[in-house]
This record gives sequence, structure tokens and C-alpha cells, in this order.
Amino acid sequence: MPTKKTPDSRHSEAAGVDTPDKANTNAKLQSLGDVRSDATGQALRTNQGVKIADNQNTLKAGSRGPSLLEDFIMREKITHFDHERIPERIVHARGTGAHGYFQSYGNHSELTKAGFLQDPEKITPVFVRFSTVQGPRGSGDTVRDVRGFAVKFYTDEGNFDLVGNNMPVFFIQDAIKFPDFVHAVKPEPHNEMPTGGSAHDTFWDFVSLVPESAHMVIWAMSDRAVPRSLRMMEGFGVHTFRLINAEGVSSFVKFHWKPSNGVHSVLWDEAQKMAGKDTDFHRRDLREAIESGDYPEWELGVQVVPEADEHKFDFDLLDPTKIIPEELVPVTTLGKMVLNRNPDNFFAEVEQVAFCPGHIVPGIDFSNDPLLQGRLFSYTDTQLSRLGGPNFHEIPINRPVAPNHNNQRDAIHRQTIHKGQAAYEPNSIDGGWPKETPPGAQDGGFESYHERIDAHKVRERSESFSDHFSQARLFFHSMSKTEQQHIIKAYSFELGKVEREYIRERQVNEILANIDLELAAAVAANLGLPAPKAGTVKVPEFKLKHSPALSQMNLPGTVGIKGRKIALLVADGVDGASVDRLTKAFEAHSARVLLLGPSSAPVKTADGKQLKVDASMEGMPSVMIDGLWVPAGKAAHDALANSGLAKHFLLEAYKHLKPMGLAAEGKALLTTLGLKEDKGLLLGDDKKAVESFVAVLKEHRVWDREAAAEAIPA
Ligand code: HDE
Repeated sequence: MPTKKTPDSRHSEAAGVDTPDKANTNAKLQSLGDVRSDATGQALRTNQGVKIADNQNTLKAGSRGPSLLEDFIMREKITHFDHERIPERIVHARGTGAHGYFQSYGNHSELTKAGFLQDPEKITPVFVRFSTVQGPRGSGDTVRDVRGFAVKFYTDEGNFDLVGNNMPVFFIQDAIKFPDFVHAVKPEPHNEMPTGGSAHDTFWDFVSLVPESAHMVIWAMSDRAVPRSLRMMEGFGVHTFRLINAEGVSSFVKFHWKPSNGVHSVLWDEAQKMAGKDTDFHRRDLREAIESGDYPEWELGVQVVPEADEHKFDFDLLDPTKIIPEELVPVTTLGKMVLNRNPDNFFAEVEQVAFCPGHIVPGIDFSNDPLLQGRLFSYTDTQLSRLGGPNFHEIPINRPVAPNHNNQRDAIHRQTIHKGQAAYEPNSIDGGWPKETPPGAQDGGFESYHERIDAHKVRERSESFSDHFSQARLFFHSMSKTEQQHIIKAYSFELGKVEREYIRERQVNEILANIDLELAAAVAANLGLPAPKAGTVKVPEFKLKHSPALSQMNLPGTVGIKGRKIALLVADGVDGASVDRLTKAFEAHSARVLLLGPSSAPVKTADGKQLKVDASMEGMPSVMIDGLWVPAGKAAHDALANSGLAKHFLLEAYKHLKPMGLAAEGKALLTTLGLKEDKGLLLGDDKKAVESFVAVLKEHRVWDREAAAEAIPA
């Protein structure tokens, strides 16, 4: 607790008093826990503190008579209930979050004076909220969509919010177009459909008329839009920001989050099924990982462009529809973020957290990206109606660990009780406190970068923002063949859902043909449209033809198969020793092994022992696991061969290119299923087979199997 001070004895924050140390940083991590620990051993009371004797019956005139208005206990309870909901976010309504910390790898003072990036000993608490964009609060986690990746750093110098996405560009270049874009992508106004997806007329109408969206749309049609896990996504700050060091030297930067779990996705068929089989797949995956100690980790990196190099690229750094290819400017890692604590209460934390790109600290500043500039206004504005007024910074999850003394007062839901008479500045009654802190090299007051602006007031888009296709082309050309096929299929699926043929044609002829003619032709063929012969605009030749950093096939991560779910399919007659061997072998790689049976009841091993299962194959269908193995035991294999549920499980896992292994006697089961061994479909449960399985799982899926899997029914 801060020591109590009289007004006169208070010192300026700049003088170092009130500066939070590690102890109160840790207190932030605990603070929400304190707020909730009132349930055990406590009497049930009203909000006014009155003990409640009967929580089962309303006060009535006779046991069969009408209810009485004077029942303040029932009225308080129902009134509170009637107002339990707050408006969901206009976009990014569906989300989940976690607490954790950020730690710098070293002293990055050459880049920034932001304290949390200077001291490798410093633990900065963070809260992260991941989200989809289109769907409402109750929509599916695995829909094709962009994912929000918003991080609140509770730094000693104030909160820094890095409110990014899992894709490095955006659909539009200017904030004034955001309501148009959102109205187009959201469920259509006349029928409130579709929930959670962009496969509908208004979205494609808009993007086919707005070529600046081409780059982001191809990302949204790629595998990045169907992540396997929130733990397996990159994050991007999208806009160019500035970092400023103690000497006042500014560098342009793009922020990146690199996951140690690698970047991995599910297949489209899988994503759709998951949305039904487990609507909560991503939030469950994150929660379970943290609960089981598999703390997800990301490295925070920056691409740094010195001020002098601002104009040296083929594109404008201020254009949010452009990346800086990593081959041109590599990512320098600054530190790591670890998520290690689940929220205690979803509403209090995940729902009430309020991010704003305008929450920055000394050493960080904005660029003039016109999309970022608009966001600086929008986020606080939206909290006013969502969280009910301007005091949302007092909600526990939003409170900074840094002190926040000022003369702002009152307004709805004010929590702080301000003492004293002087709520203005200058004042002499209160010794002039709280006082400004002059800007300084370190610990100074916030100072905006002294950028020289000499311009006319205009409503214009810079000419340097006019190329909309070269980076979309770079993206497509940087994909593996497999990824390209997925992109073609995604456009074909989505446009196939568009009812108006002229919208389909416009997207193919005026957008896709300018990205790549083969892409346009393939999509056109799937839609039964003629293939375009040429694009409609002259696309500038981009010097860089391939950017390997864009293909997630090149982003396997650093932790192997840690935390991956491997199912062992068991039935009566399974060889217990084989189950033990496999479990130990996979657990040695820190994978999670799950025993799945024909039902939730235990199975009997070949030597008569009871074996508990984690779930039934119906309760945990194949779309929820990363790989599977059928342990030894002839009778168990026969039972699986006679079970429609098991056969479907195996065929579906095969179709979704999952690594699979079967004990030697599994040959018969494979014949029944009409499947052949391949690089990731292995027979035998010896060490060699297990190691091959692990090697394939590290690559996520058996990509070579895709053609063979086409023949398997979905
Ligand atoms: Fe947002 N955005 N956005 N956005 N955005 C919101 O803020 C907005 C943009 C992003 O988990 C809203 O608190 C405008 C880009 C995330 O709570 C709203 C523009 C990027 C989240 C809003 C953009 C984002 C939001 C809705 C164009 C990636 C979820 C509720 C100028 C860099 C944050 C809220 C969370 C949420 C406005 C564009 C990411 C309405 C006006 C670009 C991750 O204020």
C-alpha cells in the first residue's frame, strides 16, 4: 500500500515517489483475485448488506396469493438481473483473454526510452484479448475471419495497448471507410445472416468495389484465417509506429508477435465442423493450455526503419495495406510475452477490458497512418457507450499500475473518492499538486515527436497509396502450392455463396485478375465463369518476388509438439502395455495424450484390467485432436473395425491430413478403411514409428497426402 501523505509532503511523480516498483506490479497480477474472494463462509446478503433468510420464495399475500411490491429483496435481485448485459463490441465481440507478463531481452535504449523495454529484470504484467471480427459474442471460434490480438502492457509509466491483428495489413486505408467496411462484412441488415463469416453478398460487393482491400482479402482467404489455436498465430501491430529514444531520435517500427508454438491452421472442412462440434474450441484450447502449464509464448519483435529511410521503399510506410517484407527489413526481437493465468471472471476481465491504440507511453509514438489516426479517436469513444461513461479506466482490468493523479472528476460510476478542494490547476490551495512533469530523457512527461508538418488542409489520398495489387501478388507467389490451393478454394467457396453473379464477376475480373491470372482462372472455373485474359490495371513490378517469411510452412515454431493433442483410440481388448509405452513416448515430447473409447465408460485391457478413458470418440471427435494412434490389441482393433464411430474418426483424421499410427495388427483395419500407409500413416508402435510420427506432427499435417485424401468423403 502507498504510504499516506499530506498534500504538502507530496512529491512530484517526476521526483520518483509514487513510481511503482516490482512489488506493486505483482500486486496488479493479484488484484483481481482480491476482489472476488468473498464467496466462501459468507452469509448471503442484499447489495445493501442485509442478511437474506429466504432466497427461494417471493413475499406473497398468502402462500397462493399475489406477490407484494414491498419485497425489496426480490426486486433488487431481479432489477440487477434485468441489467446484466452490456452492449457487445461492435466488432471483435467474440473473444477470450489471458493474463501474463512481458520481459525484455535486454536494454533497447538505443531504440526507445520506454522503461519496460530497457530492463531485462523487469516483469511487466500484460492482459491479452484474442477475438474474431465479424461474429457476435456467441458465435463460433473457428470461422474464417481475421483474429484480433490486443495486448495491454501495465507498464510503470502507464498502460501501453498494442491493439493488433493476426494479419499484418488491413482492408482499408482511411478510417472514414471503417463504418462502410464493417456494415458490409457484418451479418446483412435484413436477415441478420451470416453469423461469423464473410461469405455473403454485401462483403464481396464492398471489397470488389474497393481494390485497396485486395491484399487483406487474400490474407483472409488464406490459412491464416482458420488458425489451429490462438497460441499458433502471429500478431501484428499493422500500422507503422515510432519508437523514440532518450536523445529524441525516432525510428519507424512495425510490431510483430512470433509464437513459439509456430503458425498453424486447420483445414477448411475441419474449421466448419469444429464450429458445430465445439463452438468454444479456441477459448477452450487457450484455457486448457494455461491450466496444464503449457504457457503460450510469443516474442515481441520490431522491424526498424530509420527516419532517413522513410521513402526508400516501393510502398508508403503509412499505408496500412502494405507490409514491409521481412527479407527487406528483418524482425529484431525485443523480448517475450508469456501467458500464464486464466481470467477468474470472464465478464469482469475479458468483457470489460478496454483497449485503445491511443494508450501509449513515453518512447512510443504514432505515425500519420490515416487508419491509425482514426482509431485513436474511435476506441475511447466506443467505451463510453459500451462501458457506460468515461470512468472505465477505474474498472480493475483497465487500471494502470502507474499512479494516475489528475483533476478529472465525477461522471457516472466514479469509484475514486478524491479528498481536498482543488480539482484544478494551477492551484495554490493544494500546493499546486498534481504537477506537470517536464519532458526528459528518462521518467519525463509524455512528449509527442516533434514532427515538422507543412501542408495544406485537404481531403486526399496520397498518390503513394495507389498500388493495391503488387503486395497481394507477392503474398500469393510466396505461398507453397498447398497454401495456394487453399486460397483458390476459399475464394471459390465464399464467392459461391454470393447470390449476385455480377459481384462474383467483378471480384474475379477486377481484383483477382490483377493479383494473378492463374488464381483468377482457377476461381473462375470453380464458379463457371470465363477466365479473364488480362488484369484491368497496370500493377507495378515489385522488386521482391518471393517472401518466404509469409508462408506459414516456414514458421514451425521452436517447441516441437509441446501441448499438441494425441488421441489413443482404445476399445476392449487393448494391450495395456502398448498404451503405456505410447503415452510415455508422446509425453516425453510434452504432448498431451488422451485416451478415447467407444463410449465414456472404461475399457477392459487384454489382461483384464480397467482402463479409464478421457472421453468418447463422439465427445471428442477427430477435429479436436492433432494426431492419433491405435495401440496394440487384436480384439480392440476388431472392435474398432466394426464401429461406425471409430471408422468415421479414422477416415476423418486421414482426410484432415493428421498424423496417424496403428500397431502392426492395424493392417487389417487399414484395409477395411481402404487407406494406404504414407509418410504420416504409420504401422507398428516401435520407437522408430513413434519418432517418425513426431517428426510429421512437427510439420503439423501430412501435406503430401492431400491428393489421396480428396477421395475420402467429408
Ligand atoms: Fe479496431 N475497433 N478499428 N482495428 N479493433 C475495435 O473497439 C476501429 C482496426 C482491433 O479485444 C472497437 O473496444 C476503427 C485495425 C482489435 O477489445 C472499435 C478502425 C486493427 C479490437 C474499433 C479499426 C484493429 C478492435 C470495437 C479503423 C488491427 C478488439 C470495440 C480506423 C491493427 C479489441 C472496441 C478488444 C476493436 C474501431 C481498425 C484491431 C469500434 C474505427 C486496423 C484487436 O472502437
